[in-house]
Amino acid sequence: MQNQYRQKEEPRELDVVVVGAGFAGMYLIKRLRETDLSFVVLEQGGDLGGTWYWNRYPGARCDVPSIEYSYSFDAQLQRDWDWSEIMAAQPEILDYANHVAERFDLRRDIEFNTKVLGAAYDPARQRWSITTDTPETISAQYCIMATGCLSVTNTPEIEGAEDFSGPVYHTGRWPQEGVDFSGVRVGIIGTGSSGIQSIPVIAEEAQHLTVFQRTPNYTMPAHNADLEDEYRAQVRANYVQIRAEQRESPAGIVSFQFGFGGGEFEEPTEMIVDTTAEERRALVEEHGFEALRRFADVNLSLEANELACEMYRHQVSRVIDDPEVAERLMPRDYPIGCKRPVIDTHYYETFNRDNVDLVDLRQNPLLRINETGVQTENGYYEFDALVYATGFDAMTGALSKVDIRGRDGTFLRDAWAAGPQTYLGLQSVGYPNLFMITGPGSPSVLSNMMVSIEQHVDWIMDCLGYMGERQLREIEPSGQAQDAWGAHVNEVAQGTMFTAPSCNSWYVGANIPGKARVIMPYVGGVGEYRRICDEIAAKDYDGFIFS
Ligand code: NA7
Repeated sequence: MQNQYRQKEEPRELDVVVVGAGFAGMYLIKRLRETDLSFVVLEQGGDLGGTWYWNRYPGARCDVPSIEYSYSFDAQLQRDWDWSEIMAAQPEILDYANHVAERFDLRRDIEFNTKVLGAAYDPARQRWSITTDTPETISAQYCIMATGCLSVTNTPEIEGAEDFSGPVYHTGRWPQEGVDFSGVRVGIIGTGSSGIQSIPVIAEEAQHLTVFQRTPNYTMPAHNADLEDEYRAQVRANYVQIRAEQRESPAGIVSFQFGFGGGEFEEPTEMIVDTTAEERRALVEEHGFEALRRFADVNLSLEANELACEMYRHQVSRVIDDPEVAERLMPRDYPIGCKRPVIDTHYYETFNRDNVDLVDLRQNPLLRINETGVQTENGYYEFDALVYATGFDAMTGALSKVDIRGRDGTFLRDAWAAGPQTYLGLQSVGYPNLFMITGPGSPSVLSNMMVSIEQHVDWIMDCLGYMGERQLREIEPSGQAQDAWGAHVNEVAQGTMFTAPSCNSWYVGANIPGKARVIMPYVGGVGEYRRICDEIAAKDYDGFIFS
């Protein structure tokens, strides 16, 4: 008996532990199998797919064209898979993840329902000790956090929230079996991407929907549509070129044949500052929201941006029947392009429906939740089910939640209290042999995640190969390299809409009370970032220290 017990206490010895079985963890399996490294992938969910496993809310959809939001690593895989729409909905993306998992037999290397609680580095052994919610501890030379950038949900603390007697949902943790809202009165808090995607679909089904909005968003029509066979054939014939261009592009998206407006893509050339108010009004009357896409200078100055915002508000007033509701839906105090661009299907039209009400929490602040609804300063709103579409502790949430202790025992969340510090978004000083996939300081959420995931996984695998060949045991950035990279990340963001003083986005941590306010993703672009990473690797991993 005693022996058996002791055996359980012995850690499992591996070369690599990967945390997370989303698209990053899945690709890591593929690449790690090509080496002689022993590894396991630990996943807290009951199955793989990451974001697409958890975000099953009605209307959940990718905002990157499906043919581009897919793996490029296997030519036959991309030839064999047919996407049904320009931008796929969550069930289809999860089907794709399952298809990839089956095709490459990925599940056998994943341990599901296993939540990683801690990772502590032992400098004497140069190994990570990883603890989970199972009795077992795993010891590994490398720990790769493939934990996603939008995986830890944010539920605001609202007085009385626990008193609500009906079902409560978060868009980022939607029940696996789905939710039937027919005949139900629903309240939803939040009008970010998840709110904007789900509101039209819930409104169709529910008896009544009350939308609680704190900040109106800028959202453009998605123009989603079915893909034609002819188009798919063209894509197949051009995949090599599409993938090559993605890797060099600013955001990892080339919109092969589509502009955002659904037509042929043309680079904007006109300057909004050169137009008159009458011209801008006429453009909106003729082209609606699309009128905004023709200008090249909207992101170049706040003055130009405000002219575009005016055009945007004009179009909102045209599509909303009730002028008071239109007024509430008009964003006023921050620039277009500061927050993640949102694209929608019938969002504004939804507010013309009889069964939808919009509550402006700025004019009419939320006081408390009770058993049957929400009390605001000027009213009481009753409903049967409550949906939080209130977003995520983005980019650092999943890394801070795990008790990651580095070389000197410092928790990563403490080391990052004033904001994340990384070299290339791949590693952080004091945490040797710990890698992040699409970590803060890399293009990450500003890019097509598939492109950035593949780039990071490939870079890390090359690095592990380099270390293996030279029998190196440890890699960690130098403080100097990390500081210089942090300064560069800040510098390239200055003057962009992301860091405008009025911009309270999750890119800068502004959505989480108490979170340090710093720009987290690298604004310099996917192509430029890749060039820098490759150059550093070619210079024997300049800025990293090996032992
Ligand atoms: P977002 O974009 O962070 O949106 C969250 C929304 O929830 C946003 O409208 C917030 O208003 C609102 N919110 C957050 N806290 C509160 C409180 N306390 N009261 C009222 N309203 C609140 O998250 P999403 O899930 O929509 O999208 C995240 C990303 O996923 C998206 O960008 C895509 O990349 C995919 P606020 O603007 O803070 O006033």
